[in-house]
Amino acid sequence: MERTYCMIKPDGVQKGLIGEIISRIERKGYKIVGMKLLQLTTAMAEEHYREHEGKSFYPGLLQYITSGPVVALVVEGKNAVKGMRALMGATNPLEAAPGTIRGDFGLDMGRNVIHGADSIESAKREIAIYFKEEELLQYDKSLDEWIYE
Ligand code: DAT
Ligand code: MG
Repeated sequence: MERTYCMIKPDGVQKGLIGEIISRIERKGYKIVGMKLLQLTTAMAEEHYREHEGKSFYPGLLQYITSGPVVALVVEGKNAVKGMRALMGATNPLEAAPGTIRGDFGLDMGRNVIHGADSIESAKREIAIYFKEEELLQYDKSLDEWIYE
């Protein structure tokens, strides 16, 4: 089982999409093992997006991601990193396929509704920004036998 870090961004929260997005994650079969509503400080945003420091869109990205509450999620399941990237769709919502979260709910690169870690290493690093180890829960779901063979 793999864990990934996902985050419903401020536009997703403002547009009332928390339930819709969490519902898609649940329906796919993933298990949510960590979840919180919070507003990022600039320091957290800088840590989260440090790979993009110096790029032209970086200041706007920090401004946007700190502009309101987000929902931080740790999602667990088979191939969760790649799988959540697939559920999210391409970075640019204009290029994201219909049926993906970004493809269905976004129009602009700088308002793309959801974040998902791009590798297992990124996921580990990002999870540590938002969660203490004891905030991540281990539990069984009775449906698991219908999700995994
Ligand atoms: P992703 O969020 O799909 O992992 P990324 O890590 O390359 O994409 O970029 C982080 C965020 O920064 C992305 O969700 C939207 C924004 N962004 C990326 N490239 C951009 C660009 N060329 N212009 C404007 N915003 C951009
Ligand atoms: Mg990224």
